Amino acid sequence: MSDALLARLAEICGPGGLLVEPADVAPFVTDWRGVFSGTALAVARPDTTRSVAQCVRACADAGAAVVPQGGNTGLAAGATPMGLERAVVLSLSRMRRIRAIDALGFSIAVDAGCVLADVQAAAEEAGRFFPLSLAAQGSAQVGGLISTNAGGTAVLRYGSMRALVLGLEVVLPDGSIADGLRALRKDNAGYDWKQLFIGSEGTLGVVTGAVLRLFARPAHRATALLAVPSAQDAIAAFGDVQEALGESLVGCELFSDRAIDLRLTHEPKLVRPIAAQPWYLLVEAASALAGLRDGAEAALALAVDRGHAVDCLLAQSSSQAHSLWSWRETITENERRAGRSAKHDVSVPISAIPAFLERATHEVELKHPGTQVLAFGHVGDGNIHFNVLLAPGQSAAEINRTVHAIVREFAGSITAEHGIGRYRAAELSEHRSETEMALMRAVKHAIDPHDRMNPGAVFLKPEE
Ligand code: 2HG
Ligand code: ZN
Repeated sequence: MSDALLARLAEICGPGGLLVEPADVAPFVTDWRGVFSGTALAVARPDTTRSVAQCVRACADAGAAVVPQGGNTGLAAGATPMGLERAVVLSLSRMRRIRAIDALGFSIAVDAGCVLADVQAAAEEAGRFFPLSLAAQGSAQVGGLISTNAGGTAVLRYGSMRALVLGLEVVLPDGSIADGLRALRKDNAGYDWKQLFIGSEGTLGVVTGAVLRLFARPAHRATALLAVPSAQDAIAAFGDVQEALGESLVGCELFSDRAIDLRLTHEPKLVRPIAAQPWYLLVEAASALAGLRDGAEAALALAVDRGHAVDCLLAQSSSQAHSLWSWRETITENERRAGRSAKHDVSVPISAIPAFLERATHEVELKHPGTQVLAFGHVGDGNIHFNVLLAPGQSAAEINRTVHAIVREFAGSITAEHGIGRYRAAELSEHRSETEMALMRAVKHAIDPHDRMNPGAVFLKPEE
């Protein structure tokens, strides 16, 4: 049965399109952190929507599961074929065409396998701007970004991936193609079905193409770093910069002094960018209008005058801005280099962030001695990566439960951007009501009645 399926997939994918050798398959069945791994019969790499549809059809006929995979940069094991008897990883990496760009209409049509940095570059070349921005942008692919409703560092101004998708092309679990590649800003003709596929982590179908929104390239940019004495002051300073910068604020990121220390242990020649304080706020603003620098200076003055920031720095060049951003963008990599960690991707109401951080830090350090909290994230969106560096022998799952119980008390979410995947599937039903779970299962069943699409992600498999 499997041999017949592999022969059919090899024929569909063409020369070099099907990987079956264990060494070739290995990178696709292990996640980026090397924490999760699984097994697959093969990795199918079709290069057109039609061949994706044929692969999905072939797997359906053979009763094999399909695990769609983009750049494999996810952090929730949503694209890792774990615990599946017969699964095929469907990699979109050979589908990387920019299909069309409409500069006048401010939109771009792309294959799902396009890498985010390539979409940004294509937009730039056309004199436009694609705003999604995240540390993994050199590898993350559009299909994965859509399937996980990716966030990043510009959500405050431009929204998550959901806000950037105009049209979608999806292969359904039976191998049919739903073509909704429209570039319309307004369209109320029936259900907006594409929304179901955005953020459903490959459990309903395979995203093969998308029309994305583009924006005018902001002529002016400002990047600033503020050193703040407490999380309470960080939130107050965020209020100050919103008052002064208004609509031009693009993002506001928080990180702790531990993040600086962690980087300095790996790169001891670097110097601290600003006076040492427990917390730092990184603020990015952009505008088509002149006067942005004055606005940024006013924002910093306000935060310092009100005593919310102790020190601040406004980047004087794009290379200095880049270097300030590197303190934020390298945290995940430095965390990985530091050893094992328990990851959290929580959101709570913005005003509750200081109380959440205090409670969660206290409880984790009390209940799990030897751990070190490394909290950072998109404070402007109420999204904190409350990551915890583990001591030898400590269990990430226990710490997840401690943190998520507190998130619940704060009426927050256990995942603001990374998704449920397989990492958090066991916990979803504790954080959603029975009615909400039933609603989600009904959608899954209506579209994928045989549970062929990414089984085990989002929902536990029935026997688990
Ligand atoms: C970020 O905000 C990413 O940098 C990764 O979402 C967060 O490493 C993490 O937990
Ligand atoms: Zn993040």
